[in-house]
Amino acid sequence: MCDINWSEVFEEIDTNGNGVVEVEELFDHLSNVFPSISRYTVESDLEEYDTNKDGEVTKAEFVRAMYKRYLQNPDDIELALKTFDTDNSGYLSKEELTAAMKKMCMDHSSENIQKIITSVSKNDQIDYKEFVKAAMEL
Ligand SMILES: [Ca+2]
Ligand SMILES: [Ca+2]
Repeated sequence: MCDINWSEVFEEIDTNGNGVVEVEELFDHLSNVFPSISRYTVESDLEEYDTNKDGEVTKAEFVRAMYKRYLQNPDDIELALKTFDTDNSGYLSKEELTAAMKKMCMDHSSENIQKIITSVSKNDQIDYKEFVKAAMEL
């Protein structure tokens, strides 16, 4: 399901290569896929991505916004995680969690996984309901 590399997507959108996505660039990019998309939608999307509100959407901000999109529906995440819980124990091991996050296009670096495990788990088993809560706060 997930083979999207958001860093690469960003570079594709940033046609003038200045490290910032401008309205014009995102509009050009999206209107190829969604011909009826309005400039207004693109502008308000970008405003949303600009988390530090400096008027520029950097790669870090863009990538974070894309991850968040995947996290907008906690039920979906729970359902997705369930499929990785092979023995239906209600818990995921570190390996299962890594595979699940990879599939969901989330940051599955061992550093990030460890951070999540530390925040939601007491015995290296991850309760995926707790995980969903933790992931929403990342
Ligand atoms: Ca640019
Ligand atoms: Ca910014």
